[in-house]
Amino acid sequence: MNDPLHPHSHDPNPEPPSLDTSFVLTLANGRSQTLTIADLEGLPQTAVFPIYIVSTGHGTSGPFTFHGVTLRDLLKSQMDVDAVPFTVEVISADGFGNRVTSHELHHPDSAGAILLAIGLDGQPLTRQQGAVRLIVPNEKDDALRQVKWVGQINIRLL
Ligand SMILES: Nc1nc2c(c(=O)[nH]1)N[C@H]1C(S)=C(S)[C@@H](COP(=O)(O)O)O[C@H]1N2
Ligand SMILES: [Mo]
Repeated sequence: MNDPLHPHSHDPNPEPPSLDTSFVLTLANGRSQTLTIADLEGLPQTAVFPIYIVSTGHGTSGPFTFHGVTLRDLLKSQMDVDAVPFTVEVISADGFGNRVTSHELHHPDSAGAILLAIGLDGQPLTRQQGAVRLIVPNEKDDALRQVKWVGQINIRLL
């Protein structure tokens, strides 16, 4: 079965599906809201270095410094992240996606915390580069978790 949230291989889309960088966050209770880069700029900022984007098609790029809001800090601003276990679906406007577990948020890998990145090497991320982009620092499997053009984030209780 082909699960778009758990792809096994993928030819990356080079072009953004839209110019709109806002995304919709839907909590487990069904409440949803549109968030913008400005909203993310208003939350605590975290930078992670070194990040490598490991790609089948064009090799490995990096090391990069990505900065933005940890997924945990974003969710903490909206819900009680410690109450119950959950998964976070992060889906791009081109239908590419990934799941992050609350366990991963609470126990970040030594490579760094999972980030909703809005910047790269000190500059704002361009739309082409993914604004807004999920960065999973410890992922080396063809960049399948490095979701560009985040369009939707859904919280699902386990
Ligand atoms: N939204 C979205 N994100 C995506 C992809 C995609 O097709 N759509 N491809 C993934 C894959 S397979 C790769 S290799 C990287 C490529 O990232 P880069 O353009 O920064 O090198 O993006 C990842 N994130
Ligand atoms: Mo890839």
